[in-house]
Amino acid sequence: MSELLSFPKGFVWGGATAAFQIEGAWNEDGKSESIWDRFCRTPGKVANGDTGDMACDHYHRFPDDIRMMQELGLQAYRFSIAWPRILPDGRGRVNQAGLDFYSRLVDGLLEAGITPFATLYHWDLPQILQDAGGWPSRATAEAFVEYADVVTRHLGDRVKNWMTHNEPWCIAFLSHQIGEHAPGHQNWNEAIRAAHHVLLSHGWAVPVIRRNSPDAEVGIVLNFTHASAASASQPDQNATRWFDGYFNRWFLDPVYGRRYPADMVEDYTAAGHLPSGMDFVQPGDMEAIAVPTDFLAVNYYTRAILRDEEAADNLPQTIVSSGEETAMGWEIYPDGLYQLLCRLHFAYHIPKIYIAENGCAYSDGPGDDGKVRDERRISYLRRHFAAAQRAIQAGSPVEGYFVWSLMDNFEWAKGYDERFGLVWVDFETQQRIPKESAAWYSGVIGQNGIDA
Ligand code: IFM
Repeated sequence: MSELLSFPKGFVWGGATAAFQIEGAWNEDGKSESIWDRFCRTPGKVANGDTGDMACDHYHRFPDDIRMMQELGLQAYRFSIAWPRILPDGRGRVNQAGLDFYSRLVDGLLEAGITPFATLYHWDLPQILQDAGGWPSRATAEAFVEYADVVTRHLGDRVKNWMTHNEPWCIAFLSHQIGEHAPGHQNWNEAIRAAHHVLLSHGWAVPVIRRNSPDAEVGIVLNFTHASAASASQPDQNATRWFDGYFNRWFLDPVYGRRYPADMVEDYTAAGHLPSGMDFVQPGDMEAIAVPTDFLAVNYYTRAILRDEEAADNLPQTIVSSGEETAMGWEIYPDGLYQLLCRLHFAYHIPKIYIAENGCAYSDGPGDDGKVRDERRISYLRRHFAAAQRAIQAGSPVEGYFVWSLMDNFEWAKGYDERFGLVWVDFETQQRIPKESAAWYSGVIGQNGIDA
């Protein structure tokens, strides 16, 4: 007989999406252009020239999507709000139609018995704010607070779980240093400034959200990549320290009152990324960023194995990849989730953690019988759920888990090629077919645990 790995009573099981990835209706009811609308129309930036114009047409189909969530037995739903629907000019004039859409969505969720978790910023900055300087400019942080104020004044009576930003590393570095995401810049200094303003806007917004949404819980969503050194050599260890600083600590440390990691400031300075130092950090900023929050929301997908290719003494290689990768080319490494959750608990003493995203892309589509057999997704999720359960046993205060994603959707620069959904979507007809993983997940939710 198989053993049940149970989760604590009251554990929250949900699914996650983001506005730009599912809504479509890109220019309806007063919505303005976002940086992703612009990026998709810039040749060569998004696979196949795909756009978010229609996506999953969730803007029109949300009542059906809520019914689908209900059928899956989801207890919570994490979605994001599109800033250009609410403040088409970035700040100032409020578009009531945009607020009404989210109001109807929230009411529908509550009627269905599904708890809404709203993310304020999941990457779709109004293009007009990009034109004025975007996240590298401090004014964008001020605009974000205005936007957060408007949204939470209207929805704060019903939404009691708020996430300020999704994945600041992506907003800052993937978008301004690597250039793979909108606005597609490649400039280290811009990226570091952007990171600061995103964190600052989080710190400034938290008290505003608390004022507008009494009894609500508020947090930020950080994405983590577990860093493993390829060998015990000094160069590989140093590369691993650097990567962890760049990807994880640069965000985690300031949010938890430790300021920016000194080793990284030193490295960035030596590399010439900070020609005028940290001049963008003004008095009081670090205290604002370290505002107390109720939870940390964690996105985890994979790990990185770090090797200093230029060093002569980085042998022997002691850590090798598991060899298993998802369609994104990301290594499957559930133990990284366990280690991360323990680290957040033991080294940062975080009082409450949600896994806000975890999942995998595979291209499986309907077979001749119309069923989508995505055993690899079930295997991925089962192993990550088990890793989280093990971390909970070790004391990590994980209180909920949101699978990325509820349904196949627009996977940013990869367009519609990568399918992360529990539900398969035909992007021509908008037909939805719950995959086998969806049925399996319903079972997990029903028994609040997984069969070991
Ligand atoms: O689709 C994204 C999501 O928007 C943010 N986190 C990672 C997911 C998969 O790449």
